Amino acid sequence: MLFSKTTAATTITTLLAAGCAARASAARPRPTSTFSTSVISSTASATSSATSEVVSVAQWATIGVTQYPNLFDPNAVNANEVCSGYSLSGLQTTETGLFGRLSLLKACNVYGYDFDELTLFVEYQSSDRLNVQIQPVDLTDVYVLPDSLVTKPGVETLTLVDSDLVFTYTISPFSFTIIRKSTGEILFSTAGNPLVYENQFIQFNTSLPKGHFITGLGESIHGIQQEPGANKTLYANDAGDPIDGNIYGVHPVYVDQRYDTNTSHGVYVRNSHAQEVLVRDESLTWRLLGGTLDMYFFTGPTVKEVITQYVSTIGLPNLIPYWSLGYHQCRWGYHTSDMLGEVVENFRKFDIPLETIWTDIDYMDSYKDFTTDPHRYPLDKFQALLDTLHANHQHYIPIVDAAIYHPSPLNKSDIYPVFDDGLAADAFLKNPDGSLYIGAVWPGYTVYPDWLAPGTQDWWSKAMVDWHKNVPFDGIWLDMNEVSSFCVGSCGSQNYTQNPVHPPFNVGGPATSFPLGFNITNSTDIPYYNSIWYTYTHTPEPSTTATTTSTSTTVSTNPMNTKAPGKGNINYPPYAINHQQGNHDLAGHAVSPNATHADGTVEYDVHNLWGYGITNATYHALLEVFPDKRPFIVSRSSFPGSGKWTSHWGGDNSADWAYMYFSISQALSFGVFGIPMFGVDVCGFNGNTDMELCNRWMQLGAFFPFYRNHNYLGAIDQEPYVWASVAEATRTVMAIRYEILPYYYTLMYEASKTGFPALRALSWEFPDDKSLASVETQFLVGEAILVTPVLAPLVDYVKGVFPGVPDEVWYDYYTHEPVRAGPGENVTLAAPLGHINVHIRGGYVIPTQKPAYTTTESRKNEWGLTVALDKAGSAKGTLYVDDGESLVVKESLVVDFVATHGSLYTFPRGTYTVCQPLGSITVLGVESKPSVVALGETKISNFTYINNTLSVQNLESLTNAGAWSAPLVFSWE
Ligand code: MIG
Repeated sequence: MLFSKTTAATTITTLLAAGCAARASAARPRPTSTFSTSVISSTASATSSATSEVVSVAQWATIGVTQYPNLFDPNAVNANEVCSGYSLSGLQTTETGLFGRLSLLKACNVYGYDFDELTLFVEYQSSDRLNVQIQPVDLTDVYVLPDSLVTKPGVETLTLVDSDLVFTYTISPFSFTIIRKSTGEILFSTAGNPLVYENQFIQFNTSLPKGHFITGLGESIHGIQQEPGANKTLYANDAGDPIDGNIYGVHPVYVDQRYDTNTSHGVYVRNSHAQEVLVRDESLTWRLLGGTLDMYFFTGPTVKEVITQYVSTIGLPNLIPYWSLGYHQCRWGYHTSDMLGEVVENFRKFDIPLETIWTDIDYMDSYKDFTTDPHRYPLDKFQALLDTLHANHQHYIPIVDAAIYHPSPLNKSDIYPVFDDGLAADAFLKNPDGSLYIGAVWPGYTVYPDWLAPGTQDWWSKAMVDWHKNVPFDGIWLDMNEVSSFCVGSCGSQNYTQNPVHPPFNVGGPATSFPLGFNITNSTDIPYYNSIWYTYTHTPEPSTTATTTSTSTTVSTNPMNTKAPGKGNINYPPYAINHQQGNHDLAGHAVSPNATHADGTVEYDVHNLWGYGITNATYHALLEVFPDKRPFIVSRSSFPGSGKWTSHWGGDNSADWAYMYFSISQALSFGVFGIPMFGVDVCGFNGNTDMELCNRWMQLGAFFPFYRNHNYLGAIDQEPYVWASVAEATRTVMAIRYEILPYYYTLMYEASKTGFPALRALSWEFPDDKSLASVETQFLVGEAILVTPVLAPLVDYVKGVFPGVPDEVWYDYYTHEPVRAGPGENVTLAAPLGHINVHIRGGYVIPTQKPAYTTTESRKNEWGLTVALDKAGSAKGTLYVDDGESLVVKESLVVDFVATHGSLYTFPRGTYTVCQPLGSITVLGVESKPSVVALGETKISNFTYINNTLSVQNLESLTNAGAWSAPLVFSWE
């Protein structure tokens, strides 16, 4: 498809006609390239240019208009200085709170047009939740986020609630303050700054005490604390994990932990628009580009309570299937089903447990969802592989991309029924003029499901159900759902005949980087790698680079970012957020804000909900595929409430130490966000990993709820068996993970009931100790297991703190020795490669099961109990068991454990039957060698006592009715 230079301009105009009517008038940079030159090769090699050129979207079409983020503009107008705010009148109290009228004091129109009249509602919704809502009286042009889309918390009780929060206000200018009654602290106060409320810009501020400790505000790669200076952009973004930039999901919530009073509270802003939150020494500023102000304050007063209050408000996380806690192997670049089968076999060969094998877009036929490539993944072979997997109690998860291929209408053999069905169901997003919104992703030109259209769910469910008949998957991996598109604006409804494939940038070439320290640990290999990368990086891209790229966009506080009445300037709002994408255009790498939903809603209003929509739809589709089973989904984009349906992985991290470091904070944040099933790409995605990093990461990842190794297309292999040392380290750590699966599953069950996640910050469990506030290098699994990983190269030790000492006692997981540590002491622990420090907290009973190759087989093994006594000789614990997969759990079992005064009692309750016996009991911290050890009335002479640890094995004959069939007493004295 070649055009001459003269025809290019016409092409461009057509290209833009449908989707960008509003944009066409703007001072769009003239492309200097021709459409024809935007060819790339699928693999860059010296010889490829002649053979594998493919037409792609023109590179200029991906660029957009440079926006100058307001945040960085020294001349930007400060809304707090120029606006005057509102005055309050007509205040009336109600059963549950109050309402009143806010009237604009003086026109401001700083980044939009002021609303003159607002309504204020204050509602004491429950004893732990207060809602402050401010919205325009005239809602004609206002997007009001419906309850049907994102849960709108309401009043929970008809009786007057008793709350620790007091709402106070000033009349003119209006401000409000939330005070904690029991301590007199000001938790939140807008006093001193005007409320700014315009059609495309809402701003409020709160004062904060100096030395505050704020967490939350995602999604971004950041440490655990949002320290003064943090600028958080909240706008769903397909970007490979830039540190501090906005990435895939949006979570407008923070926890404010106050050490002076030992209280914490939470603030959630229920709004789906682009947002910016600025954290400063003594204040926090929040900006919303539309919608209404709908805020929720959670009383805590512990962090744990704040999290449970928030998460139960937005929607408790679903209970994951048991098998999803097994190990997952993935990569981009499992090119054929044969190759996939080999990987599965290799795991077996190396005796490394593999629960679930994944396929990335490689399996698809030309990257079309719900298809398989007939040559690389021929169905008969692929199905045989999946049958074998399932027979071996293993699982399979494929990727499903957000965009749906649009076949070329001119090519009669280009048949894609999923598209036809979606079109018939009217399931796709439109341009403002009603034509289809056309984007471009891997398959070429694409359309996008409209999750607000009435026919979309059924179409999507049918696609999943039909596909599952051919490809019996066990869960779904949702990618690109921010939602990603390579064109800025619609690629043009008239152009699908051009049928481009791939994005206009290189994909999958060899990764050219290695982790920090690689040049030392692998010094002899460096010349070799250098020679390869030299060839790669010095091979010119076939005929493209010279002529294609026009990056000559103008940088300005663009004149196109004008104010507009009504809904405003949708594509280029007057306030430019610091969107971490190319030149900050909101449409960069995304469907444009002016894409239109069936009910008239524009993407501008609900961009942050696209990933949430596909997740909801996929959850309900999976309920049709597996009517009685819990769906298992891993989604890249998320929003408050996504946890009801999905898990999340941290996206495209890099194979470097920094990303392993940040993975802990990422995981802890997603606990706050109500998505406890979280993990990152273990060993790292972008770039090449190396033996040392992968060794450490396989060990760290084993303690995250979601444990998956995933890799970039062009990077070296990184399955754990690639290096002998990594294989060994992995077997060691997986033996621990699989042994404590019953404990882990119990924690995931509790998360689904309370909202409190399995992975915990030290500061959540020990909230009184300020020195633990920003610990982000260690974490707890539940209350009882402390993980202290190595996060840096070239070291064989690690430093860690042991919270709660001297009152608490911590035992080494491997040796059962109690740790010698002083309060606040940063203890140096030996950590040779292949060893991860894990400690058990005294006072806890950990239920275990003998590990096997898969979770299904592990569940058939005998049970064990690890009883770690505290200083008083006591311990407690709980076990939850069910069949691990039923959506509606009909039979379950809860076993309480308590150890005190030389006896351990087990109290089972419930109807789920467990047949496996209790094989072993290990008691840590037994002060002196017991003379009599007994299970019930039966004396056990065959026990060991080493390192203050009492251990009995081979109890099967005494418990063969099933470990939890009746209460047991195990005693020692
Ligand atoms: O633009 O499907 O985050 O995990 O391997 C890249 C290919 C698209 C992004 C995902 C990554 C996945 C990759 N995808």
